[in-house]
Amino acid sequence: MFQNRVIMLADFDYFFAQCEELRNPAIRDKPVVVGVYSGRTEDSGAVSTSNYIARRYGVKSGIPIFLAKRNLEGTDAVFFPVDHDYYGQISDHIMQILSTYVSSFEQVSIDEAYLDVTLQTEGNFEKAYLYAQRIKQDIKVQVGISLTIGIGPNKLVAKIACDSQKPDGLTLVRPKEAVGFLAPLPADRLLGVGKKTFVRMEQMGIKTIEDLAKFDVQRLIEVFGKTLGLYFHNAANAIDNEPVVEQGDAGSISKIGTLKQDTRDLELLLQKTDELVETVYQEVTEKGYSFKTVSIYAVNVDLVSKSRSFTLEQPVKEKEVIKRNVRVLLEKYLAESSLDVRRVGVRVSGFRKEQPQQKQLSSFFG
Ligand code: DGT
Ligand code: CA
Ligand code: CA
Repeated sequence: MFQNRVIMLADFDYFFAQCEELRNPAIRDKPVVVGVYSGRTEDSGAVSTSNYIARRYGVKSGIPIFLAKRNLEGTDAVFFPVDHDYYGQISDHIMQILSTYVSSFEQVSIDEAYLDVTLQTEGNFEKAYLYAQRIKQDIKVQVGISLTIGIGPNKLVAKIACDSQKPDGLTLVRPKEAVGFLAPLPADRLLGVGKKTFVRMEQMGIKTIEDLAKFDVQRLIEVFGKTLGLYFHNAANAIDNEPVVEQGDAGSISKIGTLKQDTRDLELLLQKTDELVETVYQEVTEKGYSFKTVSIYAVNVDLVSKSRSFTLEQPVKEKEVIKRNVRVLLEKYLAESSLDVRRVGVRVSGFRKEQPQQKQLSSFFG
């Protein structure tokens, strides 16, 4: 129908740290660090991510928190523990908006999704550029989060385009530019070329993607095996036919209701959530979804909204699972809060469509 595909990769900028900035705009011009605290001593643990101001001090994902503190000494840096529930809610909201723009949508992580916009743009890359600007603007206005988009003729090129200019970036690589765009980059920018593989490639005289593209494919197959050898050869030549596969609906289904009276009585809350579960469950069933995550919301008398979530190992589709988890989450919540609840909500997310999953090459790399 169209000569080529138009694929986007959207990646949210310094995501966990940007979420913290969103709920506390006063910290925007300070170094912001989000860390996973191991709890042994006050500063043991690792940096999960940081905003771009903190990155100027060498503070980035994976470094120890004590080192981050040392680098940022004398600045007005602020540190936060990871709040996965909150980042998950913002992610869901963005993913829901993104998914309305496309016919094929594939969420790959909490802050990344592929969009196949071939139909929407009629295979035209100039249209795609404008379309991406609109998407970025829409997310900025509706959610308040900036993101980076890479556009290419396939997932591989879109991903590398996205990585090439951050934050708030928009990089377009047309089909005829793709090979040249990849050529000068180091070979380990390709998915699947890890440290060990890259060392092996360097021994073979391969440094850049161009070196890899020109390398004898038979020889690659001898060294890396048929699947990987062919994959490396194709990838380096900007060939990638992996489809954008719907991993299930990225969004969530939720219902919220106001209680007859403000309360922190578990049974009264459960009466309300049972009603909400019925409605949510009906919608989930109609759509043929199974789900992995169950959440509750509580809006307290101080009008502050709190949530608690639980994510299951495997997708399920039983109403009883929702009910059981809602009860546990409410109990947990009540134990941690002393305020009366005014409104309560139930949310189900992490959807999978009931269809056999196609095995993809990307699953090969775990
Ligand atoms: P970016 O995309 O370079 O602007 O920055 P981020 O922070 O969005 O980086 P990305 O896209 O690689 O990762 C998305 C989120 O995943 C990030 O906000 C926090 C989390 N994350 C990334 N790397 C690590 C890590 O090494 N450890 C932990 N605990 N979390 C990480
Ligand atoms: Ca990101
Ligand atoms: Ca990412």
